[in-house]
Amino acid sequence: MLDDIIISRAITEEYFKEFLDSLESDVVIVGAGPAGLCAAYNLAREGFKVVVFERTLRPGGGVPGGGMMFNKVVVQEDSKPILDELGVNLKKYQENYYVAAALEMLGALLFQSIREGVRIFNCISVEDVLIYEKRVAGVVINWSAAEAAGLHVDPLTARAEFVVDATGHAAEIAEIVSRKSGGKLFTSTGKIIGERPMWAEVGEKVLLVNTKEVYPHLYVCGMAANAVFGGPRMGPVFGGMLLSGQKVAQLLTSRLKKKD
Ligand code: 48H
Repeated sequence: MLDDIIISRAITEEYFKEFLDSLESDVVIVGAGPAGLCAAYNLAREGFKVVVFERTLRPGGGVPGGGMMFNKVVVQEDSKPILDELGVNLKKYQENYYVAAALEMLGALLFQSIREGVRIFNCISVEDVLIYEKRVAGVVINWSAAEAAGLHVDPLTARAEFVVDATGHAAEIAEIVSRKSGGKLFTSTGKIIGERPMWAEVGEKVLLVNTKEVYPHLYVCGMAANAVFGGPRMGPVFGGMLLSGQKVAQLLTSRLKKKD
């Protein structure tokens, strides 16, 4: 026998148990693209409490689109160990070029991070940040549906020791902080420098240099890092996104461990 109301209760109670327990965490990651998910997985593996807020119904950012909707992604040799660990099949195309099925990579990132304890909340947008004593202390969240409908709905908040902007090209969180802090980002101008035109070789290299703290307790990774610090875009090569997620996880692991 199946009772309709028990089904509704089960969903609501379990969702809100998890939601309430996620209002305070070690790290909030904004954006469930490849960089954000890889960061989340690696931080959760270190035992930290990680919450991811994702605007869309379907997590994954640019992954399912591959290149021009051809749903394959290319990764290079140095990011291969990350995908091997996640259990993703890679086909060697030629020296230093591997091809993965975009959906398999996304499935693995989601499955493995959730298994490690990451809480991923899709359909929730981060619309602002908490700033306490000149440091980012959390995020301001709202239903994406309310945002999309233009409804005047006041948001809620989620506090975290660190916030990661993994929002891709738009670098939305760094943009908000730049605007609200009067241009006090750790960039040469204090503001967002802006993404440069496509150049895969350089884009991938500088991405790791650009993956860092951009305002006290706010880090950037993935495409957002190159947007903030003025690196080139790199098209559908995804190794750098994974390595950038891994790097931000390493940086935060040492910050969080030092705290104890
Ligand atoms: C909640 C939000 C908000 C918000 C955005 O775009 P992504 O895939 O980002 P990365 O950096 O992990 O990967 C970039 C890659 O996909 C890409 O675009 C590349 C390599 N481009 C190169 C090129 O030359 O074009 O994912 C970001 C995610 C998305 O799912 C957004 O929906 C989400 O962040 N998001 N979620 N609150 N305010 N803003």
